[in-house]
Amino acid sequence: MDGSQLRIAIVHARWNREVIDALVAGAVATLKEHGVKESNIVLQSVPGSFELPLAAQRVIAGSHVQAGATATDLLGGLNLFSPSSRSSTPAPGGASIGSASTSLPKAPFDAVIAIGVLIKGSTMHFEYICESVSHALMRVQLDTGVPVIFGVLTALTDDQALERAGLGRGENKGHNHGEDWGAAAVEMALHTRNWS
Ligand code: DLZ
Repeated sequence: MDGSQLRIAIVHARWNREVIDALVAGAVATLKEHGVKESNIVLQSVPGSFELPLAAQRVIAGSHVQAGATATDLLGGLNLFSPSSRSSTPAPGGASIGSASTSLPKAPFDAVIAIGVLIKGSTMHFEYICESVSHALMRVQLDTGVPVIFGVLTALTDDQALERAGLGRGENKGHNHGEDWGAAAVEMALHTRNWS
C-alpha cells in the first residue's frame, strides 16, 4: 500500500496517557512504513474519549487546523516529530481550537484515526462512554464519507489495556494495536479514493 499521497489525522484522548502514547506512536510508525509523509500526519489531542467524535468531525471539516501545522503545534499534544522536521511555524502563544488563522480546504484528510483508552471502573460510566463513542465515530465516518478508524480500547482492566498497546507487564508484552490502526487507515483511505 502506497500512502505517499495521503494525509491522515490522528485524534487522541489524554486519559490513560501511557497507553495512549504507545498506541499513537504505533499508528504513526505504521503510517510512515506505508510511505505517509511526516508532514501529512496531523495530531489532535482532546481530554477524553467522549470528546473524540466531535474532534474527528471538526478535523475532517478542517475548520481549525492551521495550514501546514501539526495539531501538536496548536494544542501541545504528543511531540513525536523533531522540531526541524516540521514544515510550519508553531502557532503563537499556544493557540487553541478555533484560533488558527489559516484554514485548510474542506475535508483535508483521507482518513482519521480516533484513539482512546477506556478502562472499566466501578460505575456505569464506562458502558455509556463506550457505547456513545463507538456509535458517534461510526456516524462521523458515514456522514462525512471519510474513513474513521476505531482506535478505542475498551478494557476491563489496566493489564488488558497495557497488553493491547504492547506494554504488557508479564512475559507476554502483547501487541500494539496502534500499528493495525495505522495500516487500516492507509487501506481505507486508498479504497475510498478508488470508490469515489
Ligand atoms: C471521566 C472519564 C473516566 C471516568 N474514564 C475515562 C477513561 O477511562 N478513558 C477516557 O478516555 N476518558 C475517561 N473519562 C473522561 C471522559 O471521556 C470525558 O473526557 C469527560 O467525561 C468529559 O466529557
